[in-house]
Amino acid sequence: MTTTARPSAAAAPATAAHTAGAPALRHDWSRGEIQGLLEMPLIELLWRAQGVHRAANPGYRVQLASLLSVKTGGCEEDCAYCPQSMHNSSDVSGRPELEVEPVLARARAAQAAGAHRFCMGWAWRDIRDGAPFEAMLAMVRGVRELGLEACVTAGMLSDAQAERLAAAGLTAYNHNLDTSPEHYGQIITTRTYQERLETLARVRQAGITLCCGGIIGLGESVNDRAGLLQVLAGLDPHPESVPINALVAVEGTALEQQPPIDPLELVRMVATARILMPFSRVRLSAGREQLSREAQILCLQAGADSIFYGDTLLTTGNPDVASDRALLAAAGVSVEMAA
Ligand code: SAM
Ligand code: DTB
Ligand code: SF4
Repeated sequence: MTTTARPSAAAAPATAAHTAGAPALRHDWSRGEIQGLLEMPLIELLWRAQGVHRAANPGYRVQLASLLSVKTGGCEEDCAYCPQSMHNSSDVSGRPELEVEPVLARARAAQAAGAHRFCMGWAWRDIRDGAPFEAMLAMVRGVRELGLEACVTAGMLSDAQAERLAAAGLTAYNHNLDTSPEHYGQIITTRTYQERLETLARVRQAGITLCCGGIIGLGESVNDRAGLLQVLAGLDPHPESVPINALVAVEGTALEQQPPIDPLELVRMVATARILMPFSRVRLSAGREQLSREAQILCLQAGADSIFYGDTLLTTGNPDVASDRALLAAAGVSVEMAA
């Protein structure tokens, strides 16, 4: 298997404009239109999503992205879903921050297991200059030298930090909007939606691709889900990667009592994201352990073209490598290979 040259969401407009039958790229979807997609008969929604998916991504391959938590727990933010927030009794503090070499050893192991992207997380409100940031830059350089894509998620950052990350070769920065602007205040009070948007703009300005998505199962309405997708699709260019998470309701978090989502809601969210953002990678993210094999395959068919790969996400579990290999084989899909 070889690495495919995939048109980036940023490069797509010119491509789309010159390719007959290519899906239209729009940034002006109304919330009503999006809600209409989310609520349409499922079989019709799937047909629409598959049509867009096949036209936009003819060399369909699933990207395997492995995650590692470099700095775990003790985060000042009050994200109601997050096991790493100091405001939640689930917070795991006292775990030492990982150093450069052990992180690179994990990246090599992830690559050997077949990962194409290596994502590293820091439970920070924002990046501060100093030794931990210098270590982050060394990790990014090391991951890139292996030939893997490198992604960092570490909260807010400054223009100068974004530029240094870009210079280190960072492929993508993950920063999620999580939910609609209206529902956001129910979930996080320590940083605003506007601050999130400003962080995304800084990442873009530095020339780093964006990984930005959200979570379903936070007690939001379908209109809120449409609102989240409207903001994401309104970004120009679209985020190159759009993680769709289902809440992992961790004991001790403010959302521990949330009922699990119906897996078909996740299928609808993936399908709608695919229709709105044809060339973006739609990543089926947290919550896969609660999904049947069949529900996951339906998500792939609805347009998901990436999964988190490896036994753990940041602090919670994920299907193991063997079962994911079996899943992909059962679905008959190929995966992206590192250079
Ligand atoms: N602190 C950084 C930040 O918030 O940007 C990076 C790490 S944070 C854990 C990354 C993302 O993981 C969050 O934005 C959220 O979307 C997702 N996440 C965290 N806890 C989750 C949970 N229990 N279930 C589903 N997704 C979760
Ligand atoms: C994203 O959207 N999901 C990933 C990744 N980006 C960093 C994180 C999921 C975290 C799930 C809860 C945990 O494992 O702590
Ligand atoms: Fe901190 Fe990120 Fe968790 Fe929010 S989601 S509490 S910012 S680690």
